[in-house]
Amino acid sequence: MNELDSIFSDDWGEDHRSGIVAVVGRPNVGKSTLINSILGQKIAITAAKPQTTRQRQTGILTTAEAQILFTDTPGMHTPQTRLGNYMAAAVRAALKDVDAVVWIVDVSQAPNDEDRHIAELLSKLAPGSPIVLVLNKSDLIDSDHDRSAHLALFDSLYVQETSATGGHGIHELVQRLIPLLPFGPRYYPADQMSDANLRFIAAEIIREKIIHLTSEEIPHSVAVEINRFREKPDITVIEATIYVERESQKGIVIGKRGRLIKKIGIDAREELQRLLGARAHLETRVKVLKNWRSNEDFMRRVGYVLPRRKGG
Ligand SMILES: Nc1nc2c(ncn2[C@@H]2O[C@H](COP(=O)(O)OP(=O)(O)OP(=O)(O)O)[C@@H](O)[C@H]2O)c(=O)[nH]1
Ligand SMILES: [Mg+2]
Repeated sequence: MNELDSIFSDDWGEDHRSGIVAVVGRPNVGKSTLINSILGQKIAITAAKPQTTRQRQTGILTTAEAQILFTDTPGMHTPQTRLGNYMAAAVRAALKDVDAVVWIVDVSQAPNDEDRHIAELLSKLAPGSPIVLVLNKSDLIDSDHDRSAHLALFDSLYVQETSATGGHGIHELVQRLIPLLPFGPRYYPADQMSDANLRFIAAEIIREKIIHLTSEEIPHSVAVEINRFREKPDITVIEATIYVERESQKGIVIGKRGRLIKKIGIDAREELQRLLGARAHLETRVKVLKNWRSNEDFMRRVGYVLPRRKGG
């Protein structure tokens, strides 16, 4: 058997299970980190700031007994902009036709009204789907920490405590999820971990570096468009435009004597090279597009495509 045959072999038995698990929760609770930890590889960008994830993305876990398609989603919050509306719509769409839901809460923080609101939404949007309540960031609490307020959020049959950064509870969570999925085939080759294409991943990596290196409104005001992505035999050439919403933000992203944009480029290129396993040439420029977060035409251009409204 050659390498390709083994990758595409449908080497799974009658008792193989497969299905879609939506991963939802408030911003910054660790959804993307948890998916990366489950896969043992970074497929989604993460940051210590809320609203990092903007789009649905699928992480694919293949084991001998199951294939789980994890849908990473934007953090659930009250939208303030068209971009926020798009993100909320992406969560709703992700909850359609799922086999199970992983609802992540940050166990180190007291639950609030937003968590209670999510509980209501989940019963409405994913009725009948089993919900696993995941108490994440368990490394930040003691073993005698009172978990009752979190457990009272949702009368779930399934609860799992995890530390997505420490790797605690991850295997147990997967073992809990597999029996919740229907019997079914492998949908993706065993070595495929994400449904995202390289252009999307490149734009996300650049955006992540900007989020890490800036503060306040800037992480929310940044969009990245890939203008060119060419894989040559010896090097991959990438040209990207970084959009911000105001002139002052452009100055900050570029930095004194271009220092920050240079650092963004170096960090992004390093990660891209690791991912591509090849040399990369990255060229970036920064442009201002006032209030792009309310500009649906622009949002569509950079991939934030709102699903069509029914009947309209
Ligand atoms: N201490 C600790 N930190 C964690 C854990 N899981 C995630 N984090 C951190 O929490 C922050 C947010 O993680 P993300 O994975 O980006 O959170 P998210 O829920 O995807 O956030 P949005 O995409 O903004 O909705 C990052 O700084 C992570 O390193 C954990 O188990 N313990
Ligand atoms: Mg995220």
